[in-house]
Amino acid sequence: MDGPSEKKEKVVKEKVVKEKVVKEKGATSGQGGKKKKDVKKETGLGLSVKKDENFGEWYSEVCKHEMIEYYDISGCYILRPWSMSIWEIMHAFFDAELKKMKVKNCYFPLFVSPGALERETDHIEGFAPEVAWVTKSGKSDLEVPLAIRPTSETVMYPYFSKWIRGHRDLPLKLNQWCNVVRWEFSNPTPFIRSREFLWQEGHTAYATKEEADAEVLHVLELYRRIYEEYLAVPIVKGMKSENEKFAGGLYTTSVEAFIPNTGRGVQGATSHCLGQNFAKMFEINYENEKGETAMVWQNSWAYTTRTIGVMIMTHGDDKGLILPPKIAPVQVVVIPVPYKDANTQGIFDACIATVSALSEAGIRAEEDLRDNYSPGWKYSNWEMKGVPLRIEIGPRDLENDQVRTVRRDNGVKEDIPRGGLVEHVKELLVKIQENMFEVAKQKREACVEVVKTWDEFSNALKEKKLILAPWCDEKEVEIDVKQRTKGETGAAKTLCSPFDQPELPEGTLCFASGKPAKKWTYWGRSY
Ligand code: 87F
Repeated sequence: MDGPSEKKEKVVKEKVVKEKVVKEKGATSGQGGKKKKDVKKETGLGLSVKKDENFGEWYSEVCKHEMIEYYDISGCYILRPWSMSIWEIMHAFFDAELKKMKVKNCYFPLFVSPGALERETDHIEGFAPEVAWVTKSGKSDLEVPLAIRPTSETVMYPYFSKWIRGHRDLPLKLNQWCNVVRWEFSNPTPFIRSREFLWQEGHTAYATKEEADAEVLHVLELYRRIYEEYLAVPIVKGMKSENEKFAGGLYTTSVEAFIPNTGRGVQGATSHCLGQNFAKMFEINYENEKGETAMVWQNSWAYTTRTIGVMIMTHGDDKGLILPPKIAPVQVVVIPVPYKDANTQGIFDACIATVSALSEAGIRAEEDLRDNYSPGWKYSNWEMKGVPLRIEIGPRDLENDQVRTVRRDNGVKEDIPRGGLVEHVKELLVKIQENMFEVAKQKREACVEVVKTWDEFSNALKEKKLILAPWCDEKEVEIDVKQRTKGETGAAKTLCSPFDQPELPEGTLCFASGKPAKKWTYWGRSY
């Protein structure tokens, strides 16, 4: 597998190398003092592996740099403030959208009684091994063991049944921001596959299928926006196959991302129409306008902290993280570059004034005035953390009433007059955001391979491609493809059938079964 190994997982004590730096010699604006190599040697900054050479190890190292801390329970990770701030920014966007949709936030308990959990057998059956149970309090056994929610259908729907009586109680639109636990056995990977994770789960009930259908797509579009507009990660919107959909529901839509380095698809978020399956099980009925008893139509949808992992994998480079400005906790870091006996206080004051001006304009800016680190060390440190834009202020800048900007995404440096700085920085942040998306999109496009035959499919799979193939849309055929591609790195499966379907000429055959193809579908190995 590509993620960090279980063995690696258990290494919780990371060697922290944070040596104080000897007083900087010859540091001028834009130069950063010591050569990069020296800084790395001196301070332990920098990554020990390249993204292209050992992706799993690279990812683990990038995550460990202030995003997560490994924990002494495998598959559980500490979200440090840097990653939690990113989650909070996405939360603020999505929560505001929920309010526009008139979805109400609520909070249901963490524990599920065995009775409630087993009430809906269809969907729980396959997932049972992943459910974690609390069996004791202190030394005594609990009379009834309690499950920890892996998702909240069985927790919430008994109350949907209680609260929904008449057509005036509809629609019911609830959401909760919470943690869930799924005791995964396959290779844990920070953000991407962890045993506990954070998410929002939306659960809604409508009188008609049309209303439910419309909401499924509305929410999916919000998920697209989180990925593409905020995280600058290109996704494909589409329909899950019968085999890959949520078994308890009617149909599942998803946004799918792709990681070129590993050649794996990754399900970014799902928006399900549950149909009336849960309404039947949980007796969620209401009296309609005609006085008859009718069943509700339900949806559920979620996105998780996995979003952060997909973003790291997509954008990071050999210097560490690269954060898109829209989700960066700090968008601009301002670093003083003092020189010998030059006007150090003046430089510091200029840094503080720059941060105030940027902050007032709504830009998340911070100065780094620490005197125990050299400018060079600070550059590397903030590059590692992925801050999109660095501003350096040195004696020459002070003299010329200018600052130097350095972009994290492409390294481009510019000297900017302090007069028009705020406007210029705003523009730069927009450009960085756009460029990151474009670069990621081009990289993904370069991985897409359209195949027509099984041979082309197997070759494309070997070459880690994102495969688009004409398919007969039969469950048995997908199961067969999985069988035929089973290997150490996992089997290939459908990712989704894109809503945006290329033309399918009459007579096109399924790449796997040779039967008439019904649609184009993306295939690949996946996380
Ligand atoms: C693991 C253990 C028990 C996924 C599980 O996608 C149950 C489950 O129901 C389980 N893993 N699922 C499917 C979750 C479906 C659905 N729930 C609400 C979502 C969106 C939010």
